[in-house]
Order: sequence, then C-alpha cells, then structure tokens
Amino acid sequence: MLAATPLLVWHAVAHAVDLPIPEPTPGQNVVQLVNGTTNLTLLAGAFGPTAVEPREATWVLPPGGYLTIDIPTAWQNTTPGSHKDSPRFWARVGCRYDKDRDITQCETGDCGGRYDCSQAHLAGVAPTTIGEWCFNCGFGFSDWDVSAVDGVALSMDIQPLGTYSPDNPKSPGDVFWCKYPNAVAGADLRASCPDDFQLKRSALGSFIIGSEDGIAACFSNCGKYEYPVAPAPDCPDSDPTCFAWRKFCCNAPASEYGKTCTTDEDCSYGDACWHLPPNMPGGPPVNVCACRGYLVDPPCPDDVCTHQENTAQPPFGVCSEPDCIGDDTVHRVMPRAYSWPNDPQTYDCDASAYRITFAPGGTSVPTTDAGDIPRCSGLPAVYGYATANGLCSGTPTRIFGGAKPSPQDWDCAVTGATLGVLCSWDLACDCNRNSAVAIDELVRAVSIALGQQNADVCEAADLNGDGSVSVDEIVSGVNTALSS
Ligand SMILES: [Ca+2]
Ligand SMILES: [Ca+2]
Repeated sequence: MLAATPLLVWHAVAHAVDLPIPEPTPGQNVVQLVNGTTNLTLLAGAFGPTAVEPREATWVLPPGGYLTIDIPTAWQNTTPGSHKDSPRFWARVGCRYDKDRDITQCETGDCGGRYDCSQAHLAGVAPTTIGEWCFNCGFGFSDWDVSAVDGVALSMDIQPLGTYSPDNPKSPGDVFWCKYPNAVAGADLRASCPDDFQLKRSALGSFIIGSEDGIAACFSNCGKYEYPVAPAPDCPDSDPTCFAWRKFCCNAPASEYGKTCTTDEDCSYGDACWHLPPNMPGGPPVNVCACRGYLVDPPCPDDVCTHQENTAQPPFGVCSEPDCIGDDTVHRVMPRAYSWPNDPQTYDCDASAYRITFAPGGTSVPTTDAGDIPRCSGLPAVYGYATANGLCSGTPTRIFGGAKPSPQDWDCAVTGATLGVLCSWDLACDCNRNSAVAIDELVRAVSIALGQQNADVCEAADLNGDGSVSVDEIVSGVNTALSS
C-alpha cells in the first residue's frame, strides 16, 4: 500500500487542474459527476425526492466528461433513517440506450429500463456503487457515503469542493470531516474479486450470447446473499444462505444486537461482543453483541480499514473465502467506502459543492462501453429472430423487443425493463432503417404491394417476413410516419 499515497495526491491535484469547480445556486448544493475513464461512455443516474436534470441536459457522461446537478431545496435535510427517497447518484455501465424514447438497458445500475432514472423516480438495481447523501442535515452540514454495501461496479470517489471549514466547527477533531479520497485511483475491485463474488456479464439478461464475457460487478458480503432478491425475513437459520444473510447484512433477530455478552461466543450470528467504554463516567463498560465487518487477511492496516477505533466500530471478525470476500478486500480499493451495513465510513462537511468521480484514475478491467440498442434482426441465430418476429407480428405498437434464446418467447413490446436482450424491431416501411418513416419510403412500400417494384427496394416493408407487403404493413408504416 506504500505506493498508494503518491497516487492519491496526484489524483486530487490532477482534478483540481483539469475540471471546473461548479458554482452552486445560493442556498443550494451542487454536485459534479465526473467520468474518470478515458475510454468508456457512462450514463449517470440520480434519485431523490424530486426529479432533477443536469445543467448539460443529458445523462450521457463521455470519457473524461462531467455533468452538473443543482440540488433542489426539496432534496435537503431528508430524514435520516428513512431511505425511501434519500438522494443518491451512481454510474450506469454497459448501457444500450435511446434517449429520445427514454429506454435503456445497462449491465449495472439499470433503473427499470429507463433512460432518465430521475424523471422515472427509479433507483439503480444492485449491485452498483452508490453515492448517498443527506444535504444540509444537522447544523446545515451535508453527510455522505460511498456505498459498496450491495457490491461494486466501478469505484467512486467523493470530494468536497470550493470553500469549507478545515475542521468541524461543532465538533473539533471530527475524523470524518470533509475526508477524501474514498478510493485508490486506478484500482478496481473487480480485479481482485473472488470467483464466488463475481457477477459475470453472461449471468445478465442483457448479455448477447456469443459476445465477450467478463466481470460486470463484484458483490460485497451482504450483497451476495441479497442477490437477486433477499431471503424472506422469516427464513430458517438452518439454510446457509439465510444464515449468511443474517450475519453479513446485519439481519439477526431483534433480540440479538444489544444483547449483553462476555465473549464473542455469547453472540449467535458471528457478531462481536463489543466492549465499549462506560456510558456513565466511572460506570461499568458496556458489553453488547453487535454486527460487524470481517477480514480475510487480518490485521488490516489503519490506512486501508480506516476508523477502526473501538468507539467507531466493533472489532472485525475473521472469515475466509469462498463464503466471504472480506471488508479488507473492499477497502484496499475503496478505503473510505461503506462496505458493510453498520460501517462507520460516512462523512460530513459544510461544503456546498461536491465532485463524484466514477472510476477515478480509470480502470484496466475490461468493461462494456455504452452504445445504441441493437436491431433485433441482427442478433445471433440462436435468438431465432424470424420465429419471434412472426409470433410478435400481432403486436402492432412494438418498437423494442426483449430477445431470448429460442425456444423461449421474446417480450414483444418492451417499454422499460426486460429480462431479455433489449433490441429494436425493424419498423414497417423504414427502408433505410433510421427508425423513422419518410413519405418516399411509404411510396416504395406501396409500389411493392402493387407489384410495380421488387421487394428488395425496401426489405423493411415486409415487416413479418412472409414475402409480400400487405395493407396492414403499410398502415403500420403510415402510423409510424405520423408518430415520428
Ligand atoms: Ca427511414
Ligand atoms: Ca408481409
């Protein structure tokens, strides 16, 4: 880890030189989202009590680019503990998107298949790295953390910008005050992710069979046992997944945490017997069972697993792969990320401007770039396009499909999320396949129907591929022309 220090300093200086510091609207906060890669286009996601839109009027974040989000006053002082609408930001990775039709499919961070997560009021699907905030909370300070608690796709750093107090004016010596960076520049947890914690692209519905596989995300201990859905709250401890979920997601029965103990053996779910200083001066120490983080390679250095002091968190437990990734593994990449459910890695500051950098310093792990939604007709043969196109031909309003390998049925008309590969149907009469139908294209379709021209002047006119152009197909083309 000795090499990390100069990298971190370089990273902070480089950003200060390269990027502008956004000016907040008076009385409000502003967040700048930065793409730290030089080779990937990302889509940003934002979620909060109301819809927001970046000043740049796009969610597309090109390599090295940035977006600027003014934080509405309705996003301030969101009730701590009530996470329903609490502000958060994330990067969507490996997206195929259509901005105009508000439809998108991403490998990680997808929000219900929509392009504009904020307008749709949909948060990103786990696992994805999340920047979580309470803006202008107690004393008007802002609190945040980089959550890796479900798992991590790209690293994230959060940096206060502009002027802020060098020390917490209400609590001098606050070790959580305005601290950054959260992540080691250029590092990527996916590179050190144990096999059992990797979420492979081929496990995702968006994966096109035959394309290159790789690691989309790396689960945390808790995230692994909550994916794709968390166990039922009343699941039996005898089920290993249920027990691991209780242990790593801090979901033991209510009687467990806070129970008086003498040693760890008195605690039933792998939790710690936490020996805290007396509540009252001169009183007895407080010994209670408490959920905790875990290390696979103890001890963890103080600059990797920060805030290990006994009053900040219970002593780490020890665990081993394949059941456990270890919070130390996560913290080697993101020392100040929040990696387990009671991790004290949360920060506060009185800055008004913040910078979130996705993949600070870039990543060397192969990662899917953003791009257009593929045409259904261009997918590999295993998807059985012709059959699916025939079966879906009775769905006149279809623009997008969800392709699944045959003999599975496709989703014929996708308007948001799909468990298949999001793809665009050929539109009737769209001869040049530009997703719009012009008058001359309609004329060509009619002339094929009348036998005046050969079908190859407009293959798209024969929507259902039956070799002829019907009145229905021309009507479908007219409808498309009128709606675009
Ligand atoms: Ca066209
Ligand atoms: Ca036809």
